[in-house]
Amino acid sequence: MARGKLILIEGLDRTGKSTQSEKILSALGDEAVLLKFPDRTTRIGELINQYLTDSNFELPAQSIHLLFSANRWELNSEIHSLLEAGKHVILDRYVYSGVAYSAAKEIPGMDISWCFNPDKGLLKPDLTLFFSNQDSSSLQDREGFGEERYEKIEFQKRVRHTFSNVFDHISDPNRAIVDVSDRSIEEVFRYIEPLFRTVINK
Ligand code: T5A
Ligand code: NA
Repeated sequence: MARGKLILIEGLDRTGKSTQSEKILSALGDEAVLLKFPDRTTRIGELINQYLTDSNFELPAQSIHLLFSANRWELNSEIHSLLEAGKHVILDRYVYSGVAYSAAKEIPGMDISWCFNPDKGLLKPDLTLFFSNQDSSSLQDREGFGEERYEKIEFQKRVRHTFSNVFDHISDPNRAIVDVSDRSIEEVFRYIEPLFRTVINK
């Protein structure tokens, strides 16, 4: 059986990653499985969820960084098995988010290279679609923005900048940038559909 393809949807907060991940899943039906990071359902994921949603729950930046990475490692062998079984696996966030949000905190010693280290050896996507918009101010208008720890405009601006440095650090020929500015949900999907179909038909 042909190995399935690993398709990653990455990008800034509230750019429509989860919406489009679900649409890809619907389009591929039972040929595909969707996994979201952080996976808040595991023991490690519960801690991450508490950190993101409870501003009184503090952890050192290094500790929460390693928990996000540990959460990916928890599912690595499952993803591997799914791909071997011929399923396409859609990921909603992964290593890029892991590195960018932590490095954007600008903690001495926690540079991009340090942040990338614990993720070394994780499965590599066959396609990464990176969702971007022209400015972060429109983010505030989208439903739910501001409820979680990193959802502050100033921090998001740093994350945006850090992502471009992460791009330089993780060289990846299978990556495409998707500008979602002023595009409807359907317009974004029409843009990405030929991109993921080409990869899964290879
Ligand atoms: N994080 C994550 C780390 O720090 N380290 C890590 O290793 C990882 C994996 C939670 C936080 O964790 C950080 C990053 C985050 O700050 P999360 O659970 O993925 O990560 O965050 P969510 O809050 O679930 O998701 P996002 O904020 O990233 O939102 P999405 O998925 O980009 O956007 P989505 O699809 O939920 O859409 C948001 C709203 O916009 C509408 C939708 O209907 C929805 O209401 N919308 C559109 N509206 C107009 N036009 C369009 N084209 C639209 N597309 C969607
Ligand atoms: Na999401």
